[in-house]
Order: sequence, then structure tokens, then C-alpha cells
Amino acid sequence: IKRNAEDVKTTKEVKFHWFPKKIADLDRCHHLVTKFDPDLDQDHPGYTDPTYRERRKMIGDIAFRYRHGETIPRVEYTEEEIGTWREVYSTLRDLYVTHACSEHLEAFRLLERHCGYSPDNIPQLEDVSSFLKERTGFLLRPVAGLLSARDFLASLAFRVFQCTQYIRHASSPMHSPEPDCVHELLGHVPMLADRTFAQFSQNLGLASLGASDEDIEKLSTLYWFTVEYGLCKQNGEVKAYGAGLLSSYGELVHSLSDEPEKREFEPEAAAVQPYQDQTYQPVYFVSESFPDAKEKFRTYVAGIKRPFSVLDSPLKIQGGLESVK
Ligand code: HBI
Ligand code: FE
Repeated sequence: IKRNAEDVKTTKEVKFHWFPKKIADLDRCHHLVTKFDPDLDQDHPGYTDPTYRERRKMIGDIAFRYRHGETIPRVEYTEEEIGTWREVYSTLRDLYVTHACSEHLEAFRLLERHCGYSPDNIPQLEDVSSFLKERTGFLLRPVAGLLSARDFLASLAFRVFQCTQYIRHASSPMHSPEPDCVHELLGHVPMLADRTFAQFSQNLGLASLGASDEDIEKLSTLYWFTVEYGLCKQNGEVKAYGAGLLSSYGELVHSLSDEPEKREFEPEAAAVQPYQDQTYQPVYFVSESFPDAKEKFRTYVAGIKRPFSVLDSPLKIQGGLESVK
């Protein structure tokens, strides 16, 4: 019987989505969302720049051709691209001292020492991936743009972070509507070098495997208010750990100002809180600590219903999933 690759039907009542069972299955988790694509989004700063769009496509092709286990091809960035990187890097770096959490600051120092992080160099994904692998077991794999939430979260279950390799348009160094390598390398990578945070990220991914569309939406929103826009308490002060904050000068300043509302992190509330992807967040969630956020999330996940359960390793799946016909 020929089956739809996307869905596996069990009975009339229970239906669950296909999901990767092993890390190489991530080669099939490549569904892009075109919402902020410069070819289609008229508000994208690169929309009217055919040279930029061509370049982004060329770098995106690396991701389309990439298969798990391969070395990530290096990109020789142009002077203009390095100029964009330099401007964001130097501006943000000065702000980290007062605004970033200690985990980010510590990892950033290591990345500058060992991974080619500097104002004049855009680090190569292959080098960063090797660094993370040694620190927390996380790997990077190149991705051509914004990925569907389901595919993106599934990769986290295998400690794989899908990472864009192109850089934002030169006309707008401080902002990008879609993820780019500035966002990934300055925002996400340092946090993925922390053990507790890496485990939290993997747990989000494990909770997503085979989940219903409604639960994917909730997990995606939780991801938004933690991994992207999370704040945490450190020594009596509030600091940023979300990658969306740590890669945006304007929002990093805004998030720690008196302007936005700050609430204590509760997964049930954060999972259904409406969020902003066009402008700064009006609400942020503050965690007591990463171990505390991890524990609260564990309790939350225990309440998600699935026709099977995923244990700490994504390979140990109970409930006879493989035998379902
Ligand atoms: N895709 N490439 C990429 N990078 C992200 O950070 C990302 C994504 N897709 C979805 C997503 N983030 C989140 O907003 C959640 O929906 C999981
Ligand atoms: Fe991100």
C-alpha cells in the first residue's frame, strides 16, 4: 500500500504525524515557510535587490544539497557581508556586558577564543558545529530559511539546530524579518553551548515529536517566549537569554527597560500568550533559572496527550509506533 509520507493513520480516531526516528531522518525535515522570504515578502529589505536575492539563493542551495553527516561547506563572505556583520557585532557586543545572561557571556568568550568570532570574521557553521558538539552534543545543519515549526522543533529532539548561513541585507544591519546567520551565531549558538539550556532545548524538541497541530502551536509559542525572547533572573537582576533579544540591539534594550510587562515564567500561560513577530514584544516571561524553567516545562509536557511516549532518547519510543500499519 502506498502511504502519504506526511501522515500515518492508525485508526479513525487516532492520527499522528510522521516524525524523524533517527538523526539522518532530518534530511526530510526541510519544509520552509515563505512568510518572510525576500522573493515574496514586499517588506523584506532585500525584496527590490536582485543581487541580494541571487546571493541568498546560492547560499540556500548549500542547505538544499546538504545531507546529514556531511561537512558543512564554507562560505566565502563578501566585504559587504562582513561589513554588515561587523556593524551588528560591535554594537551588540558592548551591550552584552550589561544585558546578557552569564551563560551567554561565558560562551561568547570561548567562541571568540576558539571559533573565529570577531568583528572582522563571520564564523563558519562547520567550525561552530564542532565547538558545540564538544560542549553539549549539539550539531548545526544548514537550512535555507524559516523552517516549519514542526520540522524545526523535531530537529531539536536530536540536538540538531537548523541554522541559516546567509546574512541580512546591508541596508538594514540592525534588523532582519527572517532568521539569518547574525541571529543564529550571536543569539542561539552561545546559549546552545550551555548544558542546562541545551537539555531544555532538546526537551522542547522531544515533546514535539508526533504532537498534534494544536500542541505544535503551543510548543512553538513556548519556544518563542523562552528560546527566542526569554528573560531570567541572575543575582537579583533581570538578564536576557532569548536569541531574538541577543541578536537585536533595539529589542534587547527595550526588553530590560520599564516599558514592557514582565511576568513570571509559567509554561501554561506562555504557551497561549499571543506574540508579536512584526515589532517588539509587549510581554516577556522571566525564569528563576534554567534548571527551574526546565523543571516547570517537564511538568507541562507530562500533560500533553500523545498515543505514545518519547523517553529521554528519541530512539526509545513506546507504544509500538513502528509496528502500526
Ligand atoms: N526556522 N530556520 C529557522 N530558524 C528558527 O529560529 C525557527 C525556524 N522555524 C520556526 C521557529 N524558529 C520558531 O518560531 C518556532 O515556530 C519553533
Ligand atoms: Fe531563532
